[in-house]
Amino acid sequence: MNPGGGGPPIVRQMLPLDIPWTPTTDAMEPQGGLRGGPRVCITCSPGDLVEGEPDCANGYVDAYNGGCNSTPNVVGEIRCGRTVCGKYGTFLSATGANFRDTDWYQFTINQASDVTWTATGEATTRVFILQGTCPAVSLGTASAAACAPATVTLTNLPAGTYYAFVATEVFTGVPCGTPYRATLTTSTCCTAALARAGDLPENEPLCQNGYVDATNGGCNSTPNVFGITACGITVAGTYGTYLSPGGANFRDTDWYRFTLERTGTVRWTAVGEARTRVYILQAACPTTTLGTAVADPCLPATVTLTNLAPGTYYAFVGTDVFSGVPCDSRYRATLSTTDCPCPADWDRNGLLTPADVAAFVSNWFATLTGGC
Ligand SMILES: [Ca+2]
Ligand SMILES: [Ca+2]
Ligand SMILES: [Ca+2]
Ligand SMILES: [Ca+2]
Repeated sequence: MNPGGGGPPIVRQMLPLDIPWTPTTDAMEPQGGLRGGPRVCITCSPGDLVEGEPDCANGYVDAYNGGCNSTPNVVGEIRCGRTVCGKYGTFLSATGANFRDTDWYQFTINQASDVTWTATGEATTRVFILQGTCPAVSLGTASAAACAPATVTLTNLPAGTYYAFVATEVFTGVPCGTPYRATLTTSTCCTAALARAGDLPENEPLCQNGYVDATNGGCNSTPNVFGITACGITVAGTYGTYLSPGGANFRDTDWYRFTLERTGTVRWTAVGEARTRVYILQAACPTTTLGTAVADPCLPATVTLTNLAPGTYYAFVGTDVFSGVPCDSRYRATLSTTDCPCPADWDRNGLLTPADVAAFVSNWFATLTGGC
């Protein structure tokens, strides 16, 4: 089985990452219907990328992500840790030949990595990882029955750009619009930037060209608008770069307001998939910069301010650059202060030490003396 095709060089095409996934009635279709049996097993998840290709049909021409099978060649994109929710199927070409919808996702690794591409669909599913200009070379392939994962794993794959391919195994008999989910993982994925249980979701839409930040653009938004954070909170967010409605290079900036109740040390640290810039700023707009830091992808950018006076401040996180960063790039950012409501930190110095025991005892007897 070969993904096939030929033609001119690949044209990059971004996935429509800004389209939020919304439930459809796919999973509720009567079993035994068009899909030929009880093989309804795919449900998109809210965090999935949406493929966005039109459903195929007889006479369909894939100008969306058909890879080397399309003229000109077009591909989607996927990155490590992402799952795409897509659709595939089979159809008759304009000349009456049996065709299948093939979906090609380009990805790049910056260092040698173990790479796994796995797809599960509601029909027998074929996956490939390929490399090179069309016709691309297969580096690995697998297939699996409906509702079972078809998985290719390549170890120590050199840095470079590759294609992850998913399609039906067969060329006839699979209704267009049959769903699949496919996930790319790599051993060098920046897991430090990925959301964890207990994180506070940022809840800003993904940026895109023409985007206007009305969520948390801080002093860059009109009117000014802020997220909220507090000591001990880790925000899981997204950032990236885009073109403003006027065509200028913009970055998504995320501003979180916090209040310090007593003088103390404040630490603001962020890890992101792109080179990351953080600030702590004195409220209100226009602000005064109190501290800033920058770090390469997957490394922490940290600002620490000591003896910060009580008041209202802004913690800022954004990409360091203004172009070239995908809008679904992710970060985690944590605020910690000596005012953190840690129950065991009795002397409120931000550390748990034996001194906290003494502070507890002192507080205990002071309370007794106070008569409560
Ligand atoms: Ca498709
Ligand atoms: Ca396609
Ligand atoms: Ca954001
Ligand atoms: Ca923002």
